[in-house]
Amino acid sequence: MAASVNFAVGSLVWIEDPDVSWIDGQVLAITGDELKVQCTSDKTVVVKASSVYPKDPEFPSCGVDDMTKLAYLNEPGVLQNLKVRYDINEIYTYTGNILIAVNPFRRLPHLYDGHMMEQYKGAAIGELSPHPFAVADAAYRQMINDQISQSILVSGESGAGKTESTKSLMRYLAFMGGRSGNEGQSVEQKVLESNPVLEAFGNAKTVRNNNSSRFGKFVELQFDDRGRISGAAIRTYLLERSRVCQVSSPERNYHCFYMLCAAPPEDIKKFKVGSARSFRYLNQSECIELDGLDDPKEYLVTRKAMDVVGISAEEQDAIFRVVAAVLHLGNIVFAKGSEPDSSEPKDDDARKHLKIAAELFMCDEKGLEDSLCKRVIVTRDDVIMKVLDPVAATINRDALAKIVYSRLFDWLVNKINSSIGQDPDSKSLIGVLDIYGFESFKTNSFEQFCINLTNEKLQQHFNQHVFKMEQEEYTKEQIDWSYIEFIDNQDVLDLIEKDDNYHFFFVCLSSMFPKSTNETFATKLYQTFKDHKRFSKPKLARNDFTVCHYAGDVTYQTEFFLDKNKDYVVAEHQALLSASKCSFVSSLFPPLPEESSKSSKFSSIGARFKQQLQSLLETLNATEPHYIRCVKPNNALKPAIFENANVLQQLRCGGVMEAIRISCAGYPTRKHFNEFIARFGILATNVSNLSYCVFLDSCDEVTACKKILEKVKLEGYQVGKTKVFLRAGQMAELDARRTEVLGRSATFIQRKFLTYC
Ligand code: AD9
Ligand code: MG
Repeated sequence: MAASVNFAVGSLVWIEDPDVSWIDGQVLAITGDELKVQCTSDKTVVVKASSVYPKDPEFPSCGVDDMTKLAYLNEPGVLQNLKVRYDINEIYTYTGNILIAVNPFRRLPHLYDGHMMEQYKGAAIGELSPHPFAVADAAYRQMINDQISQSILVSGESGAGKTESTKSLMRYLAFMGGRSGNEGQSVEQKVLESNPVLEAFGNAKTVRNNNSSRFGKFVELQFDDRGRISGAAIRTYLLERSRVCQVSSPERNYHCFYMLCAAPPEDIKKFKVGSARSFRYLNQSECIELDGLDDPKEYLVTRKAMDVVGISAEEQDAIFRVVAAVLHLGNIVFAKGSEPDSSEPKDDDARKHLKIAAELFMCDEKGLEDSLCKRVIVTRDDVIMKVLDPVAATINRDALAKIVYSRLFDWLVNKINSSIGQDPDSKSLIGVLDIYGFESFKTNSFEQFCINLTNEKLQQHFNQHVFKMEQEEYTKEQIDWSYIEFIDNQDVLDLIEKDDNYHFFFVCLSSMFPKSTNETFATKLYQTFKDHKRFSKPKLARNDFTVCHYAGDVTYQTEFFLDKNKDYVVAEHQALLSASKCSFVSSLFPPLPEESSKSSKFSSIGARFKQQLQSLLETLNATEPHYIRCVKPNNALKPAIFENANVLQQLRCGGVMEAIRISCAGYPTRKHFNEFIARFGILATNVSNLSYCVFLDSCDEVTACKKILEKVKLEGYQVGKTKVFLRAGQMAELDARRTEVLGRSATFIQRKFLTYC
């Protein structure tokens, strides 16, 4: 809701509009608390003054590069500024020290070339246009000067540009911290080349992004005492496993599958693959080729990148053998077997794929078939061999494909880490976080729950930081800020995160299977949290629950929660692949320690994720954070389209509005003395003699500002060392007075003019 401010006839305002979110107009008349407004769309409307925001009459045509320079730090003003800048390809804008990046959906190569990097080297923030290089440079310099570790947190919804921004940051940091000379494959080269490798195996085309990262990533760059990159570590979070076996149009599976099917003929032969369209895991979707993505070329690029990050030729062969084996697994279709409720490969084609998969895994063919079609059940007294029907065998086959792929991905991350190497002596690091933003879809499942929990945690971290920065600015300007209250999202975190509850969510999930069901899980949640104000049960749903997140309500369907949380390897799969003749394959399935075999068999993804998240937050808390908020201006993924409502929603979810709210709790408008005098000097004088401002010339800037403020009888403002700080609504009040005075002086001049005539 808009702050209650005074308006005058003639004031420029923003009013809510169902089509464009906010539309501007001018006040024609005021009756009580209602305003009659002439909109720029030519409509005339009557609205409540409390729902209207003031609009800056002096808004610069190219916008401002920092939102804090806006006369009115409000939602429509922020939106207008982003839009005006986006239209002229200024895709970056600061809000204090948060960088907002609006995805241009078109290449702007001049923005990122070597010349640009040179320019940003050592330039103070604000000296040049807003840019990820400026953020990276600030982080680098702070690390060197103050010996404090830094982090850059990049967030935004899918397709907003997180990964592209992250790559720019890493390129810049590699440029600053790289070693001159040619020392073979340097640490920074390996770090940069880890991107194409991880993208090949962890990115896919989705509805929202043609190159969507299906995992979260935190890259920690370590520096020596001379500011050179001396080591790095990559941590990844929650790779989406289900995609390996399940894709639907217009999405694709992981890029690596298509690349492999488009490899040079000798590799096609070696890995026993063929057309991508012949594999079930790929042809469930009609989308095979992708405009702008050259799969044959990407195969070679990925291979090259693998060379650079230190993956040997033999290892690369083994990796692609496993990728091929997964594809063949998907083609092992089952039919009813001879025994009741049993299954067997459906036909010769299915048998052919079974044989090839076994060859590629270098495991026993019969063993593979049994591990898919049968299950050993250990009871207290006996070991029973249970046959699986075709449906169960198919689920079992998919489980094998998923676990193999996720182990392969983890192997790649570990390998890259060990090849780059850690610097145990490093005292300073810069971490870059490229992590999924808040998600709220039609159906929300376990993944969204984990993702949104992450965002709640990061949001709190963000709020606290923004609040701290605000206070630092006030301290620097030596003004009083003691009364500012700060409210955060701790209550949501209490619901899912705090000790018992947090445990509860995941313990509910993990300890209850194999016996529990989604219904019992949901019932338990309802019982426990029925009085929590952030938790509710939707009226018509039986197994859903709603969490009131900082960015809005999200209703989760518990349907697949339990399954998705399971993180165990079927014993038969473990036994089969740990006995593979290929040391690479067997290394993906190291034998489980005797003791833990039972408990780890049922370890949960939620529990592991919780640990990872805790450790990430610990790392972040030990750093000085910098924020980049990426914004996707439209869902068509096209240039030059800026959809207001869409952008606003993201600004809310990304905490930009929250940051503004925190600023508004204090002094949202700050104007340098000279700007303030230029704009409001007119208020400090008697208009009728037309010589306003003359008396202001005779005093210094601080005194002049104080005189203006005294004359208009404002209260609660502060005069700092270089700026005037105004409370929310005060700028509008001053502008309204100014509009009146200008109106009066215009009438006065007009009258004088008429008298002359
Ligand atoms: V996801 O959560 O991984 O699905 P991201 O990472 O936020 O998502 P990404 O960085 O992959 O999005 O950007 C999506 C696409 O937008 C890219 O493939 C580019 O085509 C486009 N993009 C993003 N940023 C830029 C940019 N600075 N310049 C040009 C860009 N194009
Ligand atoms: Mg990404």
